[in-house]
Amino acid sequence: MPDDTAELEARLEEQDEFEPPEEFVAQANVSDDSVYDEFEENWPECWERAAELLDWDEEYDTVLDDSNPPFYEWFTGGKLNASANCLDRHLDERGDEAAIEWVGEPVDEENRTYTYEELHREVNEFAAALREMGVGEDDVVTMYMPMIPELPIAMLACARIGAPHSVVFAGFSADALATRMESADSEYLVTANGYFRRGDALDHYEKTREGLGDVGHDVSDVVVVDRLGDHGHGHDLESNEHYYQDLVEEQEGAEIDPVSRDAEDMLFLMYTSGTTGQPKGVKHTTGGYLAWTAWTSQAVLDVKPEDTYFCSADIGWITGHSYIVYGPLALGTTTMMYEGTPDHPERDRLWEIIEEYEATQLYTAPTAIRAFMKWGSEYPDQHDLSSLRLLGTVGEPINPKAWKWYYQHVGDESCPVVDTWWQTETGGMMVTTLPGVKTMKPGSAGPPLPGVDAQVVDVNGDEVDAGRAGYLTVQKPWPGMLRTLYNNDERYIDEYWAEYSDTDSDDPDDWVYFPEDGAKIDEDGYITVLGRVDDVLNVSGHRLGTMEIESAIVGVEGVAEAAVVGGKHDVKGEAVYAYVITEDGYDEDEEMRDRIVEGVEDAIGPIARPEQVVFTPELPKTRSGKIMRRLLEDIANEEDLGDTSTLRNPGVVEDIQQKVAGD
Ligand code: 6R9
Repeated sequence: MPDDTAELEARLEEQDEFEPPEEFVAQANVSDDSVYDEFEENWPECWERAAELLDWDEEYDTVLDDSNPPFYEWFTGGKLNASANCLDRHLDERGDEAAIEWVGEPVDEENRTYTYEELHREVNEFAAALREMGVGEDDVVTMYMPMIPELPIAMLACARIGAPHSVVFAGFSADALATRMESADSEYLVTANGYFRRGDALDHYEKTREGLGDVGHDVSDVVVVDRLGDHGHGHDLESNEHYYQDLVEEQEGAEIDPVSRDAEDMLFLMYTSGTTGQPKGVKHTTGGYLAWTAWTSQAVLDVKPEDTYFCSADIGWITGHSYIVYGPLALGTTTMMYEGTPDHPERDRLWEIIEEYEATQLYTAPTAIRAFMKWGSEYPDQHDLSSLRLLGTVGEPINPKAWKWYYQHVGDESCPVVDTWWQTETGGMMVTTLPGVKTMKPGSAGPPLPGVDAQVVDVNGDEVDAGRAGYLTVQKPWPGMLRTLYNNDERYIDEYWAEYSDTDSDDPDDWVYFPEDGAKIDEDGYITVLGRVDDVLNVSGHRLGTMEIESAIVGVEGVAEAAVVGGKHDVKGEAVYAYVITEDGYDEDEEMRDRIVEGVEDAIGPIARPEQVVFTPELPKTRSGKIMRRLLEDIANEEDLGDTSTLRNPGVVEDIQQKVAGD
């Protein structure tokens, strides 16, 4: 390492506050501190600012209807169409500009640019095909697709005809697909025959068929994108299955009038993990969600129409929905999509793409940054990254070291870094610095956004003092919030509101949203998010329920009982640790371990694969018979266990500890 770099690193290590770069501030979409007071004084009308970013077919008459908390409604009376907002209205001025720059896996050197004109055309054609298939307003269409342009096209085609989409991450298993289709009563599926990963053509069709076989109701039509072409496996489609390419060709030149949707009509469902084994169908609506993603893209990601904005998330997760598709396209910018992985063909793939496309923003996850850091700064150093103006992270806490590495080696100390806290349920960003306004403090996400009333409270719901750990809450509703859990209002209240609200009250002041994260707040009101306080793990920024993994393991033949916890992991943040008790007569051997790993992959997907499977004759339990998960976590992290004398079976602890250490 040259001397000046070492010096720089030493200086950065000591620095715990960073001012927004002047050059950035001078051009930022939001650069005036007064926005915080303005929003507070003018709440909830301040959110008209977000609604003004959209084109409405009919103006709304009420900004917020809070007459029936926690079933809040936003921009009621208003009508709009999300696809028209993301496409049609940009045609006059930006029809020839790129809407999507898609970078495919470098197999056939295939990359595709869709101008707004071209994207509009194909969305119309596919919308016509869906309609001809019988998809009507409010029919849920499931998508089980890799990172190919047909995914956002299918989403926007659904939005155009008022059919909510439910995107299932392609890395999820066949089982996971079936459960989600069933829960949403979804009779239509858009999928692909495969995709490329590290140069290999992977089949996706067989997995799709397997999932469809488990859906309890009739699935009327399946659309298959032929991604593999000549590399494909030559499947014969069933009679209700159609190739996407054929459908679009048949509809060449078709135009479909965008259906005018009520602001509160459902735009999409997204399934996410919670405390129980059953994933939750988070419902987002058209007006509030689109306003929220557009406003936060503008204010936090500083998106401008002339940008080439790059978010490296997968559209199968909420980050891709909000910040690859809806937010950026609503603002008429160029949004990038990358099909592959950051280390193929080389570990500089992302930097190569940024240089080639002159990307202006990069929005990625701490787990990726930790991997980049491990690979070394020589990879970003090989490329000219000077087109970048802003960097962002999302998905999990980022430690100051990784933050500073990102700031220095990717941003060259001239890009602000926004550490954005939010969730599937919040629709978009909630806690982060405004990059043109606020001092950055590595490790702390920042203050709540203007108009967002986030507080850190103790178990009684009282605000904690600066520096003390507590629970993150949101005290007032916001337009991008989930409206309910699909077909389950009761669970919606139980999961998010019951903890800190007076659930008998009609007064919105008595209702508090609880995201199930722990947090600290400092004297400047900056919030550091500490992580989940429920049984949800965060593996590489992906949300996984311990209960889902446990029930998959218990479903494996020969397993009597299982407990799953998160152990610390250098790159993934958290890794899955499974403690397993076998039934009498089953050996705790490699074969059993393999079947357990396979069972988890089949039920959820490879992302949930246990890092360690620890066989144990017993699990540590309290006298009342509850599994002591805290203790299992401490064992996984090789931490001091403190007093274990209250256990019913203290002897088991040492046994397990030895196994973990010896593995
Ligand atoms: C967008 C997204 C949500 C959970 C959330 C929290 C964690 C997200 C974070 C963060 C610390 C950040 N999380 N952003 N923790 N700092 N900047 O990731 O949605 O998949 O629903 O996960 O992720 O624990 O509750 P989702």
